[in-house]
Amino acid sequence: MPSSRPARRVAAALAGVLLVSASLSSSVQARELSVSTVLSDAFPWGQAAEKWADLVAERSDGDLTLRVYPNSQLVNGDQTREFSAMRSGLIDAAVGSTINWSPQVPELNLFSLPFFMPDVEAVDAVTGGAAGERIFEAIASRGVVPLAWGENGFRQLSNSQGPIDEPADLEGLKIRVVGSPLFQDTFTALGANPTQMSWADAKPALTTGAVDGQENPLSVFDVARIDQVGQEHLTLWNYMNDPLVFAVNRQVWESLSEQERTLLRDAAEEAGAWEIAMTREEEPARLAAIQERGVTVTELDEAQHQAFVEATEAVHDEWGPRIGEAIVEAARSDMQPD
Ligand code: X2X
Repeated sequence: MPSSRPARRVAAALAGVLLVSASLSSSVQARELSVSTVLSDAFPWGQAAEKWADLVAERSDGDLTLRVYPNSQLVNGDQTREFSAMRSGLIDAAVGSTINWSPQVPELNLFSLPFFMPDVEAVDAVTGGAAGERIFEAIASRGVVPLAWGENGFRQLSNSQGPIDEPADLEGLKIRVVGSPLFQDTFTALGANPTQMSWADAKPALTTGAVDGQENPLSVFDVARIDQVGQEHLTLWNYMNDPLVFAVNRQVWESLSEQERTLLRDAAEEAGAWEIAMTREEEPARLAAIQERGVTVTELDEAQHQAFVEATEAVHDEWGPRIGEAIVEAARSDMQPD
């Protein structure tokens, strides 16, 4: 039996309300978060962020998406402002380096203590151990939710002047550094002349010879073709490893459902583990490629290594208290073999 006109009108109005609320709820659900990185997806670091984005888009059926903004563009190239920008909500999330966040989170200088973590086993013991937990707490206490670790890699020293196998070879060399003043202290202790500048400014400064050297992982040296800007000498000294952290602004995190949080965290952990394994696997081939391009590669024997360790001991004394002795101690015991 056909319904009366008023009844039809009510039904039409109701359908309208339903339509509006359906589209409202889907626009609330479909959410895009900005993710800042320093390096693009030409590098493992940027690939880590893209992997995270792919996993999240796939698993949320597009309801939650991550949009990666590389090259520190959300902070106008100033990578040491990334953490503050994420904390204040200008950036929703980031895959960032412990070095770049260390000006705001002093505990992150743990990873930059010279010659403290000798190999990847030590790094994994720290990030996966009690010290790693404390580091995550330190990040969380500053308004940012840390989710997972990635890795930029062990940082190696390059320069345009000559092979470096002892601290005396660094005497007077202008070395580009970034991050907290710890880097100034390390390179000053080695007799060099450190200059703080962003990654965006580093390559031009190397090209013009405004600086003589820099330090970065093999993947960065290789992909950015640092050899093409006169950096013909590379010393493998593993003086520090630069882990990456996947993290989200706290208000953004709190606005997500329990399910979305789990999804975001699991995807970050997976992307991080994937990127760490890839970065490490690729290192031998990267080194070979760098050597083939004519770069002189210097490896240190035990005595040479020891000379660098001794020259930088004062940096540990100076920075231990700023990092927090409890964290440094926790890292030491994480690294002890059972
Ligand atoms: O600026 C650098 O050296 C880089 C790209 O490695 C970091 O962001 C720490």
